[in-house]
Amino acid sequence: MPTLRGADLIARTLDSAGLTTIFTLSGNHIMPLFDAALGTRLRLIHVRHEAAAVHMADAWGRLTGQCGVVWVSGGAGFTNAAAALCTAMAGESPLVLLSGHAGIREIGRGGFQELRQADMAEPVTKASWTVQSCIDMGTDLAKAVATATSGRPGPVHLSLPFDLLEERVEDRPELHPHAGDLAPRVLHLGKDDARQIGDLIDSAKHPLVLAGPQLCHSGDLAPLASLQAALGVPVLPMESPRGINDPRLGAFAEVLRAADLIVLLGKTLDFTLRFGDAPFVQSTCRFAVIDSDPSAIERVRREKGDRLAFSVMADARPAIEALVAHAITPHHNAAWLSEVAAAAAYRPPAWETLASRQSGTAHPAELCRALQPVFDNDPQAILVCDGGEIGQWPQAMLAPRRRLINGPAGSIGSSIAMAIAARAADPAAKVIAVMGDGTFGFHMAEFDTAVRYNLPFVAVVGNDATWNAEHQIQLREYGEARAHGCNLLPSRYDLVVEALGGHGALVTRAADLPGAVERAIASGRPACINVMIERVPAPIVRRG
Ligand SMILES: Cc1ncc(C[n+]2csc(CCOP(=O)(O)OP(=O)(O)O)c2C)c(N)n1
Repeated sequence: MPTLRGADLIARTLDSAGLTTIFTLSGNHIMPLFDAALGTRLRLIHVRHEAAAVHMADAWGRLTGQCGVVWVSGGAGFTNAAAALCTAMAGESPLVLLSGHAGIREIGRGGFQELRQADMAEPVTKASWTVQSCIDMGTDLAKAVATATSGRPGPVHLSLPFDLLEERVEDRPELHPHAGDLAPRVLHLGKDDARQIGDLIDSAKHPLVLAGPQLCHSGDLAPLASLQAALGVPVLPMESPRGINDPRLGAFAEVLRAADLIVLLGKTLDFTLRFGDAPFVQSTCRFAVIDSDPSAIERVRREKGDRLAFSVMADARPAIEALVAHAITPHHNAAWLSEVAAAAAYRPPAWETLASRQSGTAHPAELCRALQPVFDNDPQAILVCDGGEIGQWPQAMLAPRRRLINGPAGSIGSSIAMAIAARAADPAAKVIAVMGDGTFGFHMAEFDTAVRYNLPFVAVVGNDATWNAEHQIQLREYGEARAHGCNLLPSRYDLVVEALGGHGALVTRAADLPGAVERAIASGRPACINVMIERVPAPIVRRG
């Protein structure tokens, strides 16, 4: 009878499930996995920091809908990776983090890098556990993938003890999970429930449907647009940590106050919605919740009592189809629909001519105006936005069909890794990532990864030599005289990228931006356009 290792069970399960792109960084505990990958279709993309591997798998999950996969070592390899899990968790992105772990026979004896990894990852994952036996490797992995992709998607962590990865067992069919074991379990919205939601919407004067991050994943809002067309009510995407003040949503916060029914479609009631409290949401507004997670429904019941008019456990994405098919009482308040659309589309006219007042710099709005042609000319181009003040400008001003943002976790630093993964997921796509200079420093070594794997993208760095988002808080809350601890240097990040084998350009005048963008794309190499920008606050959209 042939034998195989625990590591082979992992590699073969991933291979047969078609989860063949692995974002990884080597380490003692996981070298059996590297060895087991040989002879399979697995493609390892190995990176320079474990958190970057998680951000890449996160982007992969959001763009492809497939579960992202990460392999990292135990101990500090794991803790580095864990830092990026909150972005994936809040972004509702399906991924499985497989981390090496001290041998199961060494636990409690001071094994190398022994750490309670499963406990540490628990709050930032949907599930987290340590595999207990070699023969469970395949079936536990299947369970992890199914959990990550079912219901509200999110990360799952498995610790793989080194000795179990090395252990050999006799090969038997029951060690290999079937495709169905890895498939997401789908909770459909029933016809009657869809009709009830339709009736509820029809009885309201100013109804809104708010869609959560899982429905915004690739930036493709076509399903939400079709829902809006079918129901005749405004359907808005919510995935920004700035919530109702998401610059993409324009002056939406102004009309939200008039809503008398909010349908939360896979959207949790949380800080992004100002907890649904007055004055942001009127105190008589009713709620309907469609969510696969009972705790999300329970929260609305607890917070809003009998203003929770309807709730149903169902997955958000298939619920769209059910609502389109069965919520057949289209709302006829066309005036409300266009009022909300106008608010969300509103941008201050002054933005069209915003220009830097400081010589040797461009204004972030000028930077955005130089990028828009990329998305106009190529609808397949992908925009990646990081956080910070600079990240809000492209979210407000650019209208790409495909985009990735950091998401409700509000953490900075994911964009370089996400851009690389976007290019790996779609090797033909132009990928433009916009980030601040502070953020650039988090994962700039990943340009080495992009060069090694020939995954070109353009990082546009808004360089104001400041952690500006925090500096702006100091200016607002404490005054200029008390602003400290947020200064950086106007560093030549473009030269860093050149040194790593990429294309670099320094831009100090807005007029030079369009040419720099063209040349960076044409270089066919991972590129950094280091744009010196005026230090201005993030855009605020208010009418009147
Ligand atoms: C991981 C993480 N660390 C710190 C923060 C707090 N933070 C939010 S924005 C920001 C400043 C970002 O600076 P930069 O990337 O230069 O962009 P800018 O705001 O200057 O445009 C900081 C430190 C965060 N959100 N996430």
